[in-house]
Amino acid sequence: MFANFLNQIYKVDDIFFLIVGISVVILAFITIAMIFFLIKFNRKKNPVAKDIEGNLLLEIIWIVVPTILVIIMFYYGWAGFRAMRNPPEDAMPVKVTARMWSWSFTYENGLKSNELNVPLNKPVKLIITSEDVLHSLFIPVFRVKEDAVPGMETYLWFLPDSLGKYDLFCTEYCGTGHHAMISKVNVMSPEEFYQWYEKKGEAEDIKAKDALILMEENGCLGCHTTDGAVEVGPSFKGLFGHVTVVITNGKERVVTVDEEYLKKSMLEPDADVVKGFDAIMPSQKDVLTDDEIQTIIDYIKDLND
Ligand SMILES: [Cu+2]
Repeated sequence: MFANFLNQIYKVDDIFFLIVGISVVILAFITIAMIFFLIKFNRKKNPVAKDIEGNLLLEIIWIVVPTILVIIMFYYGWAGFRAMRNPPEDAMPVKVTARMWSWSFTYENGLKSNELNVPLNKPVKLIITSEDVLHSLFIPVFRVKEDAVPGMETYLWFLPDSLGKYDLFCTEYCGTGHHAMISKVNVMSPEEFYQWYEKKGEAEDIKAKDALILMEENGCLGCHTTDGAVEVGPSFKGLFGHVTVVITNGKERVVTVDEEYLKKSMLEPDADVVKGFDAIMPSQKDVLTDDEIQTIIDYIKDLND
C-alpha cells in the first residue's frame, strides 16, 4: 500500500515531466523539419513544381511512433488517476467544509479544527463539501486538488509522508475574501497527533468553546478582525456601543450597536448592512446556537475594555 502511494505521488511529477519531455522533443523535431523543408524546397532552388511520390516507410513511422507515444501518456495518466481515485481502506476520514471564506475540518470523533492536523504516514481521506459557492481544495505539496461543491460530497486522499506544516489553498475564485481561504496541513508524529485528537475530543464533549475558536471555525475571522483593521467587514474592536450608519431596505438609518443588533446581524446579515460594506455575509442561522451567539457577543463586548 505504502509503496503504491509513493509510486503514485512520484508518478504525478514523473508523468508531468514525461508529457512535457515528449512535447518538447516533438516541438523541436517539427520546428527543425519545418526549417529544413523551407530551405530545401525554396522556390529559387526549385523553379518547376515537382510531384513527390509517397513513402510507405515514412508513413508507417509517422503513424506508429505517435500512436505509441499517446498510448504511453494515456497509460501512465490512467494508472495515476486510478490510484488517486481509490483511497486505501484504512484511510482516516476527515470531513471538510468550505465556506466564504474559511475551511473547517471535522474528525470522526466530532472534533473540529480550522487547520488540518494529520498523523505521519497514515493515509487521509478528505470528504469535501461547500456551504455556499464553488471552492476548490488544493494541497500543492501532496499534489492533490478537488472541488468543493454545495449540496454534494467530493473526495480526495493523500499520504502525509513527511513531518511539517504545509499550505492548503482555495484554488477557485470564490469572491472578495478568496485570498483569505488559506489554511495549513500539519503533519505531526502519531503521538503528538493522538494527544491533540483525544484531548480536544473531551473539550468538545463539554462544549466548552472559546469565542475565538468559535469565530475561527465559523469563518468570522476571514472577514472581521479583532484589532480594529477593516477588511471585508467591520472590525469587532470598538464595535459594541458604536453608533453606525446602516442601510435597511435601501434607506440609511443610524443605529447603536447593542446585543440585539449583533445577534440580528449574525442571523439576518442582509437586514441592516453597515454603510460602505457589501451585503455578502452568509447567515449564521442553523450554524451558531444561541449559546454560541451569546459567547461571541460577550467577546465583542469585552474587546472594548
Ligand atoms: Cu474559496
